[in-house]
Parts: sequence; structure tokens; C-alpha cells
Amino acid sequence: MVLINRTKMIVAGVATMALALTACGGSTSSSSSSAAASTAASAAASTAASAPASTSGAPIKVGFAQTGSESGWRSANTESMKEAFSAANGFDLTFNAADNDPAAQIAAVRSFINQKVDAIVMSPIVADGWDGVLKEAADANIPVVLEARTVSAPDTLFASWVGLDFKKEGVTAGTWAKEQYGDTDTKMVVLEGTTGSAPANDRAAGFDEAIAGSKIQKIDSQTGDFTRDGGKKVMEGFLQKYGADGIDLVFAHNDDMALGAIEAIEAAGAVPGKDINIISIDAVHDGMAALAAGKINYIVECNPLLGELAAGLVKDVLAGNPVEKAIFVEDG
Ligand code: GYE
Repeated sequence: MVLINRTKMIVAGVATMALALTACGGSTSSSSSSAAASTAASAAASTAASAPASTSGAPIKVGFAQTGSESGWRSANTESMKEAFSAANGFDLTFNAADNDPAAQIAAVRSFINQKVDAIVMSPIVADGWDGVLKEAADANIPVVLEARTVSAPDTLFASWVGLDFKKEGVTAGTWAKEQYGDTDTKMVVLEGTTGSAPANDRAAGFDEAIAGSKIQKIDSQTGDFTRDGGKKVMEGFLQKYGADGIDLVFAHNDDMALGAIEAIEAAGAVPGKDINIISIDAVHDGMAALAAGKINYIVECNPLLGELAAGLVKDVLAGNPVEKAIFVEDG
């Protein structure tokens, strides 16, 4: 996908790391995470603060089509979105989680169009297949803001996108892998995210690019759908096929799949982080705990706190303010 007019929104690295960790930390995190998210939002070129809630003073009707609840990252993201699109902030939010089913997500967006919401926000499960319903939204004059995942449809069909640089996350993970393991023969298996999703596509591409020319050999790669269960099942299959001795390294496209892999590796009598090394992406609470325990060797952060930025974009778009097509939030 070609994103034009790329603007990189730089959030101070330390602040970003702190907010991601607090955000993923669970129940006590909401006040600190929203404060941190506000910091992030105020660093953006355009924010909600200046735009009126709506010209009539009525709440802004927003339909948010979330992927589902596949991961710890997603829980933190949903919390951030619900906080930002609150009644107190001038919104009337209809939330839909599609349980990782692309057809159900398209149906949810279509129902938002029928309900004549003021704006649609979505985190597209997969990148392809959106042209039709995005055209329907455009015909109905309902702006669409994408968050966290991108689509392959032309960027004239949506107002803006806010998210992370998934390719760069893959490159960061792959560069570390190459430095650590690239000089010796290393047999690697990959736990892919949801097939056809932007983060799975781009993380794979970035990682492969970074390890090119090293002695890391990808012996197998399968989707675990970004879930802990999926990661566990796929890893069990790999262990059966290659044996624990036949696998040196796991690259998991997110922490949840790495956590599932840890369970499978331990059940097979091997030591995760030692017999089989693990690299993942997200830095959710449980992932960081596994990193601290030495069961995961390296994690690349992926910031889930996109709510304030997404809400600011919606207000700007509805107020007719110019917005960037793509806003990249910096990972740590
Ligand atoms: O990394 C993964 C989640 O779209 C960036 O989706 C997000 C990814 C995240 O399920 O854990």
C-alpha cells in the first residue's frame, strides 16, 4: 500500500515506552494511560482540543468497528478508544467487535452507514476487501478514520489513518535477531498474525528484509491469528514436526502468540528463552513479565494508545480542518 503525505509524529521514546507499559498493565492503568495518551496527542500536529464537539452541540455519533478481542494489545487499544470517544468528550459511541471475522466487520460498518452515524472509525482485520463499503460510506458522506491497521483500498476512500510503522517493527526485531543469532546456523519458525492483516504482512516483510544474508533459516511459518491459543497450537505442531532440538528461534508477530508458544515449549520439556529463543512484538504486560523472567529474549514495543489521536482526527475531519492521510505513532 502506498501512503502519501507521510507525516511522522514523534512521541518522546521514554514517554512512549512508559505509556505503553502502563496502558497494558490492566485495571489500575486508566488515569496514567489517559494522561500519557494526552501527552501523545498534544504532540500531534492536529488534535481535538481546538475543534468544537459539533456545530449543533449534539454529541458526535461515531461507529467504531474493532477487530475483536484477540490479544492483550487489543484490550488496551479498546480501553483507550472507549476512553477517548466518551460522552464527556462529546461523543455518542457505538462499539462493535467483529471477533476477527472480516465479513462481520464489513457488516458492522455497513450498519453504521445505515444508522447515519457522523463518522466511522475502524481497525480493519484484513487489508483487502474494503473498496465497496468505503465507497458506500463516501456516497453517504460519512468520513472514515482508520486506526491501528491499514487497508489496501485507495487512500482517497478514507479521511485518515493513525497507527504504527509495522514494517519498522519487523525490521527492528529482525535486526536484533541477526545481531544475536545471525552468525551461526539458526533454525527459525514464525508465528504469523492474522493472514492478510497489515501488521502480519508488514512485520513479516520487515523481519525477512533485516535477516537477509544471515545464517537464520526460516524452516516454517504459519498463522496463529494473533491469539495465545493459536500460537500454542501452531507451536505444538512445529514441535511435533521438527522436535524441540530442531528449532532454535521463534519469531512471533505478537506477544500473545509468544506466550502460547512458551506453554507449548515447556510442555515439550524444553526451556523457552534458552533451548528455544523467542522474539515478539507488542510489549503488553504479560509479554514484559515473560521477558523479565527470561522466557522471551526480545520484544519490540507497539503502542496501543491511539484513542486520543483517533478522536482528535474525527473532530478535525468533521470540522473541515485539514488532516494528514497517515499519522505514525513512534514505537520504542
Ligand atoms: O500487534 C496484535 C493485535 O493491529 C497493531 O493486532 C495491532 C496488532 C497487535 O492483535 O497484538
